Order: sequence, then structure tokens, then C-alpha cells
Amino acid sequence: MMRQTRGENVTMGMQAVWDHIRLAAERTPDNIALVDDRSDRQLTFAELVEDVEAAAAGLGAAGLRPRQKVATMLPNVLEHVIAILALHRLGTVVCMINPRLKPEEAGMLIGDADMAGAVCVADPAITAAARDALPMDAPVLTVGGVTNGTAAFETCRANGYELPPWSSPDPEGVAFVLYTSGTTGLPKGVMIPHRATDGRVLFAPVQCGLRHGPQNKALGLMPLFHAVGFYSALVTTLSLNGTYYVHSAFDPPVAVEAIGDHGITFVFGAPAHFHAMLAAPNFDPADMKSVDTLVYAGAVMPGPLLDRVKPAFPNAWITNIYGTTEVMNALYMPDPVGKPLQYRPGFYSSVRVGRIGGGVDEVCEVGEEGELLVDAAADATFLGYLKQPVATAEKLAGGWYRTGDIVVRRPDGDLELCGRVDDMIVSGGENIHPEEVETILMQHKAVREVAVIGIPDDQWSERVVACVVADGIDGDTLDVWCRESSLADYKRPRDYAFLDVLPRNAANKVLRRELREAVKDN
Ligand code: 01A
Ligand code: AMP
Ligand code: MG
Repeated sequence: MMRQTRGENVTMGMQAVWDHIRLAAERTPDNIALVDDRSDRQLTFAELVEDVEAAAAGLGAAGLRPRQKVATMLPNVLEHVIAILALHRLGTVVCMINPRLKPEEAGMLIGDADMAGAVCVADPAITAAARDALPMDAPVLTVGGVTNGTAAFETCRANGYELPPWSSPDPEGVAFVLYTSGTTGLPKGVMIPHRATDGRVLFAPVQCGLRHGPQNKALGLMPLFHAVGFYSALVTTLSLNGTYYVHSAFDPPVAVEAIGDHGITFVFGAPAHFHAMLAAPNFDPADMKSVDTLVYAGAVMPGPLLDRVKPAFPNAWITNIYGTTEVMNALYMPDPVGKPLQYRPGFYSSVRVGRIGGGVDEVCEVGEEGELLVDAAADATFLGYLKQPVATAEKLAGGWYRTGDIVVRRPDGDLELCGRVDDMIVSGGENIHPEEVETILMQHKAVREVAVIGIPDDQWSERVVACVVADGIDGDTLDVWCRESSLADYKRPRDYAFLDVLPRNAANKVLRRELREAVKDN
């Protein structure tokens, strides 16, 4: 797409994330953009722009330069918002790493991507891993203190580096790298171009009922390092001139209180967020009346939970968004209560149902299960996986992105979501590939065979269960083994089933469907 600029400040054709925010600041400089939950600090849009530009200059003074890749590895704190926006304003490629990963895995991601610096929590193990993975003298900035000779991000402000005036970047340039966990090995870096911004930001107002204006008050529940938390909660709210209420760490009673106290209007969460908030002792539907827009994504919301969510947020219009980090908003489902998982294509998105294992032009009949394919020509589509041309080619062959999710087209044209083509587990909106967990468990000397499966769960949508053939060992011991391994804690099995033998087919492949049925009924 060709970009044309007129005058100094007007961008035509494409808006990058910073364009959305600086233009919002021009519209309502004095409205509140951000409210911090830990300090009660409030930043107007004008102050946000000023602080981001000062931090961008500070990061430049620390040695970072446009187009370099820089990691952030932080929870949803205010400083993370500023760090992401400042790195983006400086022109670096912001690579957002899940702060729940163990230092070993985070270090491998940083090293593998040839990053030039990092902004992370002041945890000695994390900063040591970052230092080892980065070139000598690369800046490591920390939030919440300093450790291993890091510099404090909070005081990294304009310091001699002259920040060049903003000019809209190349639409095809990489803006952000978000990670999605891989079948084997490290998570894959999803390279997202600047031109993807509009489609990733504007679908929420178009589809979910948000209107422009400072009446929007969003609670920052979704993690910033995922596509939804960054684009749909943070950037969408700011680009609509609304206020984003930072929620530093998900704490259900605190989240419930924040909604009532601030009169939150927009809540975007994973099903697990709603499960937890409804269980909080202070939850009262009478305090939830300000919420007019409730959106969930990331995992299937179990029917009984959805039935409880509707009356719990009495004034909310509910929308279920199905999407992926790679293509964003592929499908949506307005007013989902009481319906099967029945979606229509999302705005800016075009989809088809392809034969499982077939070419992209082998389209399924109505009623026939197939893989959901998303037209990769849409602007919101990613560029590819960082340094993984083979995986990229596989996922984008023929110009359609393969989601790995099974759908069936109904006679009325809607699409019903029915499961996965592969064995991926989605727990609490986080992807977990069985192989990752199986590899760790197989390293224990008492384990002879293992198959990791997901079974339906009220809290997590799917719960990770390990089916193990082992000699004289119990679940608690294996749990300690997993915690001490390089596997992130949220990926480890919540239950163990000990079996004499794993069910296998003639080709010796584990029959996971059979295992799921057996374990579910126990
Ligand atoms: O036994 P312990 O102490 O280790 O247990 C800890 C954690 O390990 C465990 N835990 C989990 C999960 C999980 N996802 N599955 C299973 N266990 N997360 C945490 O819970 C215990 C408490 O640990 P915590 O750190 O205090 O956990 P919370 O902060 O309460 O975390 C739970 C959350 C639900 C908040 C968290 O899992 C979360 O933030 N989930 C949302 C993830 C998300 O943002 N998903 C969307 C990703 S973008 C891709 C996508 O689906 C999409 C959709 C639409 C993309 C684009 C579009 Cl348009
Ligand atoms: P990710 O690979 O992290 O980008 O997560 C995308 C995956 O999460 C999709 O392929 C689906 O399996 C799952 N997912 C996302 N949104 C929904 C939803 N609304 N309902 C069911 N599954 C979802
Ligand atoms: Mg997910």
C-alpha cells in the first residue's frame, strides 16, 4: 500500500500505532489517557505524548537505534505501556516476551532474535539471562529497581539524544514481534507490520459497539504482550480518546473493585478472567452497571459460565472474538449467550473452510468439517515468523493463513467452531503444545511414556492433564520436576493420570481422543 503524506502531521493511507495515539492527543490533549493503579498517577494525552517522547529519547541515549529489535518482558504495569510506546516511537521493533516464561527460555528468545537491548523486571535471573543473550554493552533497563548493573527504566528520559521528528514508517516494515508457542522448540516470533494496525485496532469499535469519545473507560486485564491486550485493549482505547486503567497484576477482587470505583465501560478479557471475577467475594452485578461493552477472546467460554456472565454485567453488549496473533480478528459472534459456537467473518477479514490436509482451493461443502483458512491479503495479516521461513511458508501457502482450528459451515452461512486440527491445548487463553510438556516429563528417569492432553475445564476452558506410564512415582513429584524445569509454570499439568499403557493405533500413534474421553469421565 502506498502512503502519502500531506503537510507535517496528516498521514493518509495507513496509520501506525503512534499515529493513532498522537492524533488522539491532538484531538483531546487534556483528557485522561492512562491511570496507574499503583500510584494513582494520571496522564493526560498531552502528558502521555510528552512522557513517551522523553522516554524514547532516553532509550536513544542508552544506545538503541531505529530498526533494532528490543525485548520487553514485563507484566501490565504503567512502565510497560510507556516502554512499548517509547520503543515504537524511537523506531525500534518491539519484541514482547511473556514475563511468565522462565529465564532460560526468555534468554533463548532474546539470543535467537539478535536483539539489541531489553526492558524487563528487576529480577536477577531474568536480567542475567538477558545479559548473556545480548551483545556486550547492550542496554538492559529494568522496572522496579536495578540489578546486575542494569539502568532504571523509570529514570531513562531525554538525555542528550535528539529524537528525530516522527515520520510515519514504511507500512511493510516490522513494527512488533509477538510470540506464539510452537509445536516444538521455542515460541515463534510473529512479525507484525505497521500496515496491520488499522485492522487490528478498528474492528473493536466496528464490531463490538465502542463509540469514539472520552466516555470509554477500559480496564487493562489482557496481557499487553499478547495481540488482544496490546491492540484491542490499549491502542483501541487510546485511539478512541478513551482512558486505559492500568491493572498491573490480575487480582480478581481488585479488578471487581476497579470496575465499580472507576465506572469502567469496556472490559476485554479471556473467559478465565470472567470466571475469576465472578468468583470474587466482592462481586456484585449492581456494581457492574457501568460496563456497556464486554468482549472476550482467546478461548472457548464454557456455556454455563457464559450464562452467568450475562446477568452479572446487566448493561453490557457481549461479543465473542475469535482470532489469532497472526491474523487478528478472523471471526466474531455478537450476543453469544445461549447459542452454539456460531461465528461470522470478522470485519476486514475473509475466510474459507478448507479440506483438512488439502490445498487451499479444496473448499468444504456445507456441513463438512474443515480447517479455517483466513485470506492473508488482509492488511491485518502478519509478515511471517521471525527467522522461520519454512514455518511461514507452511502457514501461508497459497495466500491463505491456516489457523489449525476446525470449523463447519452451517446452512445459514455461519461457521461453527469444533476443535483443533492438531493437539494444541488452549488453557486460559494461552496456547500449550503437548510436545513441550511431554519433552520435559520424558526427561524424568521414572517416566516411560507420556501423552499430554487438554480436557474441558470450567476455569481454564481446557485443563492440561498428563497421562503417564511410569515406575513408582506420583503426581506431586512430577509437579516439582516440572516447576524446576525450563517449562513455564502455567503450562505444567494440573492433573496426572497413571496408566499401565497408552492406547495406540496400528501405526503406534497415541490415540489422544480416546485418552481424553477416558480421563474426562474420571
Ligand atoms: O500453580 P501455580 O501457582 O503455578 O498457578 C498459577 C499459574 O501457573 C496459573 N495460570 C494458569 C494460566 C493459564 N493460562 N492456564 C493455566 N494456568 N495462567 C496462570 O494460575 C496460577 C496463578 O498465577 P497468576 O500468574 O497469578 O495467574 P493470573 O494472573 O491469575 O493468570 C490467569 C489469566 C487468565 C489472567 C492469564 O492466564 C491470562 O492473562 N490469560 C489471557 C491470555 C490472553 O491474553 N490470550 C489472548 C492471546 S492473543 C491470541 C488470541 O487468542 C486472539 C484472540 C482474538 C488474538 C487476536 C484476537 Cl482478535
Ligand atoms: P494464538 O495462537 O496465541 O494467537 O491463539 C489463537 C488460538 O486461540 C486460536 O487458534 C484458537 O484456537 C484460540 N482462540 C482464540 N479466540 C478464541 C475464541 N473466541 N474461541 C475459541 N478459541 C479461540
Ligand atoms: Mg490463545
